[in-house]
Amino acid sequence: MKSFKIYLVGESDSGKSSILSVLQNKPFNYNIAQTIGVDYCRYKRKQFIFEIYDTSGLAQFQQSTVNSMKNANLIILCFDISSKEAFQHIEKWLNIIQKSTKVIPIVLVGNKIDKSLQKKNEQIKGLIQNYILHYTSALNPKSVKDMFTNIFQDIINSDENLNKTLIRPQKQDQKENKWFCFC
Ligand SMILES: Nc1nc2c(ncn2[C@@H]2O[C@H](COP(=O)(O)OP(=O)(O)O)[C@@H](O)[C@H]2O)c(=O)[nH]1
Ligand SMILES: [Mg+2]
Repeated sequence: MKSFKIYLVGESDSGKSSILSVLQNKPFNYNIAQTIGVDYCRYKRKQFIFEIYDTSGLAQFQQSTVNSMKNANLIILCFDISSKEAFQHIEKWLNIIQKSTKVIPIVLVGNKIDKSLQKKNEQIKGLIQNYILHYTSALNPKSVKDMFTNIFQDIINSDENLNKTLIRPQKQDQKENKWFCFC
């Protein structure tokens, strides 16, 4: 069994904890508690144990989030698609990730699609084109489960067949992470 660590990071309030919660079949809750430190759950799929960690996006816990995500094998960067600041939040967290981790695959998740139509904002489009992007709503557990099923399957496929690498690296010009290389 290989263990594979996935970290959910992003701005506070974007829905990271809700996503992890509905993945665990807990009911959606508008009054979900703010995350302090790091929570996690585990899933077994084929040769992998996937450990999914939920982090805090609050400024006062940013350092602990940064420290903990150094252990990640993949980062899910969650943003609130209905927020006017979505672009700034993605940019901010991409910077934090780039500064604090080695080259690592990143998957973007635009959450809260129930609240707004997907913002096909040019700025966001430009920023996200190098990344795999999923849309979710924590009110729709299927959208969350489908996203994780997809990500798990991509990782399993990449492991079983090195040529079939579906998750793009953080930067297309950084090729050292051959596991996920998109070339
Ligand atoms: N409408 C809607 N609200 C959501 C969604 N996901 C989370 N929320 C709400 O957004 C708030 C912040 O969610 P939370 O999971 O704590 O965000 P986190 O700080 O990123 O962990 C809570 O009131 C949630 O109920 C979603 O997909 N749609
Ligand atoms: Mg949280």
